[in-house]
Amino acid sequence: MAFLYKADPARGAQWAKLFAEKAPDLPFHIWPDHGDPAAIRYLAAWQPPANPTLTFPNLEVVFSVGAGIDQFDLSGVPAHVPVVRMIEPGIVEGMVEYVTQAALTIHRDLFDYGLQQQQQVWREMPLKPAAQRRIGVLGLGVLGTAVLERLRLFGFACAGWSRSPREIEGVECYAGEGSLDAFLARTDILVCLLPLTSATRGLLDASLFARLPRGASLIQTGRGPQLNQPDLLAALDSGQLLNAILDVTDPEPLPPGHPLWTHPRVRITPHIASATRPDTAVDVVLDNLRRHREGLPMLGQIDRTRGY
Ligand code: NDP
Ligand code: OXD
Repeated sequence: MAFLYKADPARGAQWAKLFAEKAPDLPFHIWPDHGDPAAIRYLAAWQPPANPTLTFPNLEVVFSVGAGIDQFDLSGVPAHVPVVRMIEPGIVEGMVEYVTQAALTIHRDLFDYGLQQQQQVWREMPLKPAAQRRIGVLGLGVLGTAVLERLRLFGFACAGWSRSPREIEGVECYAGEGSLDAFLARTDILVCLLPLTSATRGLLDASLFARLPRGASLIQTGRGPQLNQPDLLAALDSGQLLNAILDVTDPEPLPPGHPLWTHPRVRITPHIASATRPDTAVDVVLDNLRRHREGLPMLGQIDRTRGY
C-alpha cells in the first residue's frame, strides 16, 4: 500500500518529510517515481495522469492538492474512486489575508494615492467609514465564509451569494440566480470566490458589471475563465468599474503586452492568493485516510454532479 504525490516537486519533498514523520508505515512516492503501480492506493495531484486507474489498478482515493477541482479531468477517474479537494487551515488563512489586503487597498483608495504619487501629488481624499463600504462575496463556501467573517470585524457592510441558502452571522446572505441582481446592486467591492463550473464560466462579464453600482471594484480570486477580460477592460475604461485586483487570469500568465498588464487601475498577482500549506495539509490528508479506512465520509469529498 503506497501514496503517490504528483504536483510541485519542491512541495512534494515537504510532504514526503511530513509523511515520514507522521505515517512512517505508508511508503510515499513523488511522481514520476511511483514504484510498484499495483501498490498505489492513494494519489494526491494538481492534475492526475489521464485514466489513472489504468496505470494504478488498485487506486482507492484521488486527492486534489488544491481547493479547486476544475483542473481535473474527472471523466478519467472511475465513479468508485472518491475525489477529495483540499480543505485545510493554511489555504483558508492565506485567502483571508489576500482578500483582506485587497479590500483594504480599495477601501483606503490606495490605487488613487499610487497614481497621485506618480505625479508627486500630496492630496487627501475623504475617508469613508467601513460601515458605508459594501462588500459582496460570490461564493459562500469554505473560503468565502472565512473571508466574510474577517471582513465583518472591520465593520464593512458584508453580503454573500451562493447557490443554496446559507446563514452567516452579520452577513446578508443571498441565494440563487433570482437574487443575484439585488446582491450586485448593493455591492461596492465584489470578491469572486466561486469554483469554475459551466455555470460560473464567463459570469464576470459586461452584463454583471452593469448591475453593480457605478464605480464598484472587483477582486478576482476564483479562476481566470470566470472573467471576461475584454468586458473588464471596457468597464474600467468607461468608469463603470473603478479598480480590479486579479490573482487569476486566462491564460496564466497573460501574454506579454496584454492590456491588463499595464492598466493603471489593475493589479495582478500570479495566482498566489493562497496555497496549500504542507504542514497543515498533510494532517488533513492523513485524517481523511483514517476516515476512508473506517468507512467514514472524507472531508472535502466532491459531488461530481455539481462539479465542485
Ligand atoms: P467551496 O466549494 O467550499 O465553495 C463554493 C461556493 O460557491 C459555495 O458557496 C457554492 O454554493 C458557491 N457556488 C458554486 N456554484 C455556484 C453557482 N452556480 N451559483 C452560486 N453559487 C455557487 O469552495 P472554496 O470556498 O473552498 O473555494 C472556492 C474557489 O476558490 C475554488 O474552487 C478555487 O477556484 C478558488 N481558489 C483560488 C485560490 C487562489 O489562490 N486564487 C486558492 C484556493 C481556491 P453552495 O454553498 O450552495 O454550494
Ligand atoms: C487552489 C488554488 O485551488 O491554489 O487551491 O488555486
